[in-house]
Amino acid sequence: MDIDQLNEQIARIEAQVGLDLAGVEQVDALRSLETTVLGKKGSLGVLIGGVKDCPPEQRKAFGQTVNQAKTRVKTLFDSRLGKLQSSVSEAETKAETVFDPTLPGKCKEMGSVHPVTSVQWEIERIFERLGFTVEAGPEMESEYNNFEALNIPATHPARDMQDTFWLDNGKVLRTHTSPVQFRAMKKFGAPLRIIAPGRCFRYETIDASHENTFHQVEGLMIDRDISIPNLIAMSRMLLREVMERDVELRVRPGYFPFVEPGIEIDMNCQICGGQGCPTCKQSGWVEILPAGMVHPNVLEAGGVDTEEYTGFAFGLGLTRLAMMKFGIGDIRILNGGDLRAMVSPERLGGPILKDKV
Ligand code: FA5
Repeated sequence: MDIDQLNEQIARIEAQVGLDLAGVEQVDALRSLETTVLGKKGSLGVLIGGVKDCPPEQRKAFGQTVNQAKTRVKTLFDSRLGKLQSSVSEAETKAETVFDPTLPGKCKEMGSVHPVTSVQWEIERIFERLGFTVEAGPEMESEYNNFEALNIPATHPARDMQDTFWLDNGKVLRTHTSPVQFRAMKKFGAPLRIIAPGRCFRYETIDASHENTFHQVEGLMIDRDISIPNLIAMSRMLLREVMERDVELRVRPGYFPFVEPGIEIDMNCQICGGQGCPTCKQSGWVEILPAGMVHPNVLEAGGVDTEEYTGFAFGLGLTRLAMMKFGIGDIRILNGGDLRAMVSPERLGGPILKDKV
């Protein structure tokens, strides 16, 4: 073989290596291809091995030619190997991004206590300290307990103040928690200290601060020498503690047939800071705690001796208080299960079990 034939053969080998390498996708396949070319019995390897058998006058030129060819072919293999290795590590990196078994597992987000429940628990704790018990009445109530026992006979215009859901069985969905006052007086007599949190229902037009289903906390304290200053002092203490900040309160006269005198305690709107917004109906104030001295007719209906005892009662708007505490401007967020309204339950512990009155 002369030098030209050698160059032709080398050119064919290199062209074939180029073609074969382009189809190689695995490092193992590349290694075995490399053996078939550069190995002792490989296409180029055989030529390299043959140099020693060349006539002495050709040996140097042949040697240089095959060695240069070997360097070029080796470079082709190395460059393909480099590409294969980098794409393998890229794939590995991608796989790591998708799933790394060494990372700690993702926790499912836990549900937490509803803002209304959290404020309810706080109120229960505060009143427990003051010697009150926590009672509960039924949501489906008799007309008598919801109205008559509270000094609101059928013909009284005050019935219109609470748009009522009437049931086919003649009962009502209680419009307020006040019937629990009557139930507790009947059951325990005087003296008496109870609160009664629970759901109430009214056939209301829904807006930012009105729902057809909402929560109140009824409070009733009957004892000797109970007066309005006791009620106002207790209300201030309660609202300051629940709100955990100074809030402005205003006390004004209010009318409810089951108290005399009646008052309304309003809180300056925590949503707008008192400037006026849809939550406070542009007034800057939110009705939170209507209250008053229990009307003698109600005490008598409950079997309490009005010569000996007086008492105060209140009907705190629990849902509205939760709105004020947590800065929730629309009551529909609370009733609609909006997860943004959730707060941390750890702070609060757990609920106090209620007795059924
Ligand atoms: C009553 O329900 C009286 N039973 C309260 C009471 C009890 C007065 C004891 C005196 C003695 P009122 O209708 O104002 O009153 O409701 C009390 C509170 O419940 C309101 O101040 C308000 O905070 C809340 N509330 C009333 N209606 C709704 C409603 N539709 N949506 C949300 N909160 C309401």
